[in-house]
Amino acid sequence: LSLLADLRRTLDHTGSREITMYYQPQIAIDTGEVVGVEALLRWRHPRHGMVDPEELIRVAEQSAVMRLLTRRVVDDVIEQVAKWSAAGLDLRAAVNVSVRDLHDGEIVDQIADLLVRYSLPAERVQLEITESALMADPRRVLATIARLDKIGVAIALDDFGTGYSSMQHLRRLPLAEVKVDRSFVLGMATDADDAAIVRSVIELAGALGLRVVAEGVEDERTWRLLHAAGCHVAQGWFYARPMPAEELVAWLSRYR
Ligand code: G
Ligand code: G
Ligand code: NA
Ligand code: MN
Repeated sequence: LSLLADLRRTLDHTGSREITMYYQPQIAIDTGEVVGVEALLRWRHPRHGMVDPEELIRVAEQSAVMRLLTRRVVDDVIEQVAKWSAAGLDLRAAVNVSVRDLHDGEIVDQIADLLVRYSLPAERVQLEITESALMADPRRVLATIARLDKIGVAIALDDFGTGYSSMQHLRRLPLAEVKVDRSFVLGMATDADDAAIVRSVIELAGALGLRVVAEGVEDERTWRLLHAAGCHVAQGWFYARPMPAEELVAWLSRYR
């Protein structure tokens, strides 16, 4: 209730530093190379402290504030990618978007403008969408995705395995990547069913020519299982937690 009003207030205030982005590295499992980062929103509320991102998104999605929030996120992330680029770091950043963000082409125009402004290639930006976003308004969402594909912005299907009609999405969408939901990855090392599900997703996506990212990789054993299963990319606390942009640069120099 008041959280929504507070969010609107901080978004209206351009210079506000309450909302920041954290970045989590994504690692190629065979080479160990950092292939990109996922941008994750953080809101430090002046009175409540860190707001749970999931609650923040749930609140924002109920209104047009979601659009303002995503606009801010996309601005911040692409500006950050440009800064890294100027410092010699060619990192690709993945941004999470929700249903409302894809109802029209505004986000496509915004991204296209920013890429021109900072002279960045489109492959430096990727969007993560969930299956629920696709269910809500398939026609309009598909049109936006087609435009993103046309300008060269890759799409990842997030939280794969938790939604509906997954196979249809894999067939019909111009996807670059599938992210196996962390609920399955977390159980991999201890639960045979979870392990079987993850292996099947890896095989299926691989056969369709899609890159597979496992999220929620928390230990070495899981990493080994993923490696053996032929998973391409891993993301999780085993490598690094989401962190502020400044910390990421230090993390990268230690990691290399
Ligand atoms: O960072 P954390 O694991 O707590 O994120 C919780 C949820 O919030 C995840 O589902 C994630 O996709 C979502 N989320 C994080 N940042 C953003 C964002 O910038 N935009 C949207 N739409 N969702 C985000
Ligand atoms: O829904 P989405 O896939 O965007 O959510 C990503 C979320 O997963 C982020 O909130 C991030 O903080 C969280 N996350 C990232 N790595 C790990 C991990 O290794 N373990 C757990 N439990 N959560 C993780
Ligand atoms: Na995501
Ligand atoms: Mn996910």
